[in-house]
Amino acid sequence: MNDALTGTVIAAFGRHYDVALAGSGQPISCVRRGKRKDVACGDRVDIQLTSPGQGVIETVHERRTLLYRADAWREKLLAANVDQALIVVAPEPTYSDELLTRCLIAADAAGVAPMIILNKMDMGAPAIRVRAALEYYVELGYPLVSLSALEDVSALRPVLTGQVSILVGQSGMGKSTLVNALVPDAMARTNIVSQALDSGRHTTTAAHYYAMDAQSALIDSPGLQEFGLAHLSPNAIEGYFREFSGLLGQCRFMDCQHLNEPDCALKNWARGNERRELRLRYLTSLQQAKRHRNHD
Ligand SMILES: Nc1nc2c(ncn2[C@@H]2O[C@H](COP(=O)(O)OP(=O)(O)OP(=O)(O)O)[C@@H](O)[C@H]2O)c(=O)[nH]1
Ligand SMILES: [Mg+2]
Ligand SMILES: [Zn+2]
Repeated sequence: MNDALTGTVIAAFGRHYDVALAGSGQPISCVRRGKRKDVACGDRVDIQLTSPGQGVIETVHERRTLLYRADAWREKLLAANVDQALIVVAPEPTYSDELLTRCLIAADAAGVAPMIILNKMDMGAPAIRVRAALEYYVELGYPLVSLSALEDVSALRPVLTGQVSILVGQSGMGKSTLVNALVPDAMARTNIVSQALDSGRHTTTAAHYYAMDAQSALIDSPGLQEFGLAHLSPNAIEGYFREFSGLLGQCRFMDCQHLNEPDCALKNWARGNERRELRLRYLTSLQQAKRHRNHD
């Protein structure tokens, strides 16, 4: 009973974790030694059993990747060791383009390949409109898969093969419905009433890791309302706005904040184009929030 066992964190609820033992896959209900909050779904861990079916996480193995968000006070770990982040949007409930931008940046920054999933294509004209709005991101090189979780998810299968993927996005986009369509026996809870409310009711309350085969897994995560990027410096943030990357360093002032300075290369490039101006506003508001915090 004293030997350390290795496993994968398959669910993370606050300070409680389910760990699937390597080999048998047997789930063990665990807490973290010392109550630290440094464990994420997808982590490889060593545990000590404390009683049958229960244990303590002793060590967290080195991670390949760590996807997380952060505000000024704390970090929230989303998942460890994932290869790609599938950011799910849909025509209903209304999705936030700014949140999408933040998710794309967080993935790029974590070395996790971002991909946009447009779900609910069965909704007709509103879905077509969202597809058109997403063309901007396709032109930036972000892969996009459009589908309906209720009708046909086959377009996603080749994308998932051999990868550890996480579904992220706002509540009600259909992440858990996608999991249920893709993973036999997953039985993830979905919210079949939220559609009518167009509200932010969250069905999924904890991240869950579903093994698909020896090399592939899919992680479902709770709906996001915000995505803080306090862990990224203003300069780093700039680099993740792919359309601006060729313009950096071309403003008249070396320390240009792209706000009201004359001869700002980014402002000149964006001027008169609604979409470019919007993205520049996302960038400057992220940078300003960060500069504020640094001066606190
Ligand atoms: N029309 C349509 N509805 C869908 C589709 N996929 C999911 N839905 C519905 O959208 C609602 C929300 O689905 P969920 O899978 O619970 O959404 P979620 O992203 O997991 O939400 P949270 O767990 O709160 O983050 C449910 O009513 C689903 O039936 C789709 O492809 N088409
Ligand atoms: Mg869900
Ligand atoms: Zn500038």
